[in-house]
Amino acid sequence: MSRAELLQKLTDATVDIDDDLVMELVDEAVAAGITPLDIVTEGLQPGLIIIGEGYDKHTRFTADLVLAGEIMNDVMIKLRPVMEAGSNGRGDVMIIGTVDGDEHCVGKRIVASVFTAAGYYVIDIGENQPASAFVAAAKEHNAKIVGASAILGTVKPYCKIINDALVEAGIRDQLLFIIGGWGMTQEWCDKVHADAYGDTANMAIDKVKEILSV
Ligand code: B12
Repeated sequence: MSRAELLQKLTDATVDIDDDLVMELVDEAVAAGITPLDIVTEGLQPGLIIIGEGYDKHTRFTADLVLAGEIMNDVMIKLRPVMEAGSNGRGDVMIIGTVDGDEHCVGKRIVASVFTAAGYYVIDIGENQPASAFVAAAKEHNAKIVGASAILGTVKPYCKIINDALVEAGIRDQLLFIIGGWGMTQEWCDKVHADAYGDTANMAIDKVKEILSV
């Protein structure tokens, strides 16, 4: 099977929420030399996005999103040893969480998986998290990136509260603060004083690479 066919099958199996087939195909992809980052971003992620769109059109249900999110988690558990074998120990730490008042978790899980596959050691602090939880985790783990997922329009201003709490704790200049979520824009990024935003995980990775290479 070609690389493109294998990745397409992974996307299809994710859309079908076929956990066993996804796991089999991930093994095949690893054996074929496809990197964990490509497996996640070109294989699973397009499938999760299709499921999210289906939910919007009422052809999919909440359970589908939750199950798809769990498949992503299982794949990351499977890929972690492959990623660790290919890196020199633990990568830089990224803290990620969904902000106070917001319970959406699927997008955050994708971002966490993509950054893990790109070599970061990601600590997911969960959903509905206050600024103090972001600060405490960033301090405890000496984070290089703090990522806030703010999906609802009503919670986007909360990212400024997180930024200010990082400033207050004296650690804001030691890390990158990035934000993301449905409808996130450069205007929001400027308003809340974040370093970068992404309305997809790949966009965020590209921006982080761009900032770090300067
Ligand atoms: C599934 C879903 C739910 C599920 C969540 C289940 C779960 N455990 O996550 C449930 C049913 C619980 C839910 C509840 C609500 N929801 Co809802 N939900 C959705 C839906 C359909 C899909 C979200 C999703 O998983 N998408 C798939 C993922 C892959 O996409 P994503 O979340 O956008 O994430 C990507 C990017 O945004 C980005 N990203 C995300 N986080 C981060 C973080 C960083 C750091 C970076 C860099 C990037 C990044 O990268 C991700 C990968 O590409 C969206 C519509 C949509 N199409 O997005 C509505 C949507 C987000 N919900 C909406 C609303 C209004 C609600 C409710 C208020 C509804 C209600 N009246 O009760 C509640 C709020 C509950 C709460 N307090 O959080 C609205 C928000 C509109 C707005 N402007 O605020 C949307 C857009 C639907 C709509 N069109 O109206 N929802």
